[in-house]
Amino acid sequence: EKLATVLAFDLGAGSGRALIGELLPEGPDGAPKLAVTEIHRFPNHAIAVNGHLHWDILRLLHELKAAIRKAFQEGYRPQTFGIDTWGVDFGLLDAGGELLGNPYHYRDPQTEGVAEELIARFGKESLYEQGGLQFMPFNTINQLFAMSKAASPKLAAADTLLLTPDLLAYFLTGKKVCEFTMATTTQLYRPKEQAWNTELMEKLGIPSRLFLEPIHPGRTIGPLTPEVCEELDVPAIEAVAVGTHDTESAVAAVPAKEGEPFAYLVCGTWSLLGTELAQPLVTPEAMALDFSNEGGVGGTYQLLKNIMGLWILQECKREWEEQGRDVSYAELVALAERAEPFRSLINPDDPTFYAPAGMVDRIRAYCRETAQPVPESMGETARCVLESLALRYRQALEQMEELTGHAYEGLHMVGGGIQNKLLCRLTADAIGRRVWTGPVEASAIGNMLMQLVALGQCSNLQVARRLVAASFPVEAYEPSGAAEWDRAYEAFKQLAAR
Ligand code: LFR
Repeated sequence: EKLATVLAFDLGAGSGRALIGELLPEGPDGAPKLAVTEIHRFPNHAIAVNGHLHWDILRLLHELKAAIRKAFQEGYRPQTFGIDTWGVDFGLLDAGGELLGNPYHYRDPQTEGVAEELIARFGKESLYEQGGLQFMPFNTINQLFAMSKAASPKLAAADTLLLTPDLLAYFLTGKKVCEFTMATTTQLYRPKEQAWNTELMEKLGIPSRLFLEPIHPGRTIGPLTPEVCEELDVPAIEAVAVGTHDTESAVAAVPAKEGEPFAYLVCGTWSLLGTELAQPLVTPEAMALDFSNEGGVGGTYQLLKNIMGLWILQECKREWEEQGRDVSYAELVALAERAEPFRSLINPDDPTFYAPAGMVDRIRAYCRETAQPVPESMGETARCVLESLALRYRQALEQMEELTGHAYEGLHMVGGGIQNKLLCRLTADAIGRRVWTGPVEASAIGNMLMQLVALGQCSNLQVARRLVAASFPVEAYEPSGAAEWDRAYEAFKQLAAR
C-alpha cells in the first residue's frame, strides 16, 4: 500500500545519516503522507594530515554502502536513493576515473587570504557580479586557486571535478554528473548566465575541462553498478540527482504557505538565513550586505546569508569534552537557560570564530577586547553564543527585508539546530516575530522530495511542500521581551560594525 519508497543520505560536517522515506496513500484527511525512518547514522570527521585538513571520503562511501545493505536487510525496498552534503568541496578524478588524493575539508588552511587576493586582482564588484556569492573563505574558487598557485600536481593531472555528493554517487553508479545546486556554490558558475565561468577559470589557472554541464535536481543519474549490487546483495536501485547541496534540500522542505514570500533559517553547523526567489538578486546592495545567490531546487534561487552558526558551540563542546568535562547538548542548553541574560555578546561572523580549536579562549578574548564581562562557565559561554546568534539572525532578516522590500511575518526554522529549543525561543524574541520550527530532518526530507519528483509521485516543488506540511508537525514560538532585546540589538550592531 506504499506509493513509493526512497532512501536519502544526508551528510553534514559532523555526522551523516541514512533515512528511509515512505510515501503513504491518502489518509482520512485526503492527503498523502511521507513517513521518515532513520536507519543509519555515522560520524564524519575532519582529519588533519601534515598541515592539511581532509575528509575521509572512502569511509563515507563505506557507511553509504553499509546503509544500503541495511535498508534491504531490514525489509525496506527503496526504488531510488539521493545524496546531499555540505557545499563547496570536491574530489578530482584522473583520466582513468580514479580519485586523485583525499578531498580537502573546506576549513583547510590553504584558502587563507585567497579570497582577499582575488578581490585585489579582479575587484569585489566584478567577482560578485559574475558569481553572485558571498565571499566565504571556503568557496570552491578559493580552494582551486590555492591549488593552482601551489602548482598542484593533482590539479595538473585532473580530468574531472566532482563535487562531494556527485563523487559519492559516482563511486556507487560509475556515472559522472554535476548537479546544479552544488555547482552554484563554487563561485565559478554564473547564475545570471546559467553557465560556467570559463574565462575566470582560465585567468586563475583552473582547467575548465574539469567541469561537467550541470543537471537539475529531479533527474536520474543511473543504477548501482553490478559490482556494488553483488557486494551488498541488493538490486540495482537508481541514484537521483536531488538538491545535492544540503541547504537547498532543506529549503525545499520548508512548509511555507503557498504563494507568499517567506523567510527561513536552516540551522546546523552553519545558519543560513534567506528567502526564495525566482531570479538571482545580484546587485551592489546585495553584495554590500553580504548575501549569496545559490541555485535551489525547482528552478529557484535562494537569496541567503551564511552565518557562522552552531559551529561555535560545537567547538566549545568538543573542547570541554577533550578536557574530560563531558557535557550533552541538553545539559549545555539547560546551563545556558539559567545563565544571566545579555552578559556579553559576540559577532558570530567575526573571522576569529572560523577556524577549529581554541574556541572558548577566542570567545573570551573577543569579550575582553570589546570591554565586556568575560564568560567563565559553560553556561555563560553557551548563553553568549546563543543570544549572539539570535541577534545576528535579526540583523540578517532586517537586511534581507531591505533587499527584497518585503516585510516577513515570521521565520521558518528547520534543521538539526532546532532541537535546541532555547535557540528557537531566543530567535523569536530577538526578531520580535513568530518563529515556526520543523521539520528537524529538513535536508533528508527535501532530498526525498526530489526523488519523489523523479519517480513521478510529486509534480513540482509546490506539491512537494504540501506533502511536508501534511506530514510533519510545526511548532510555533511567540516573541516576548521586546524592550530588552531592542537594547541588546543596539549593542550588537555596534559590535558587528567593528
Ligand atoms: C551547510 C552548508 C552551507 C555551506 C557550508 C559549507 O551545511 O552546506 O550551505 O555554505 O555548509 O559547505
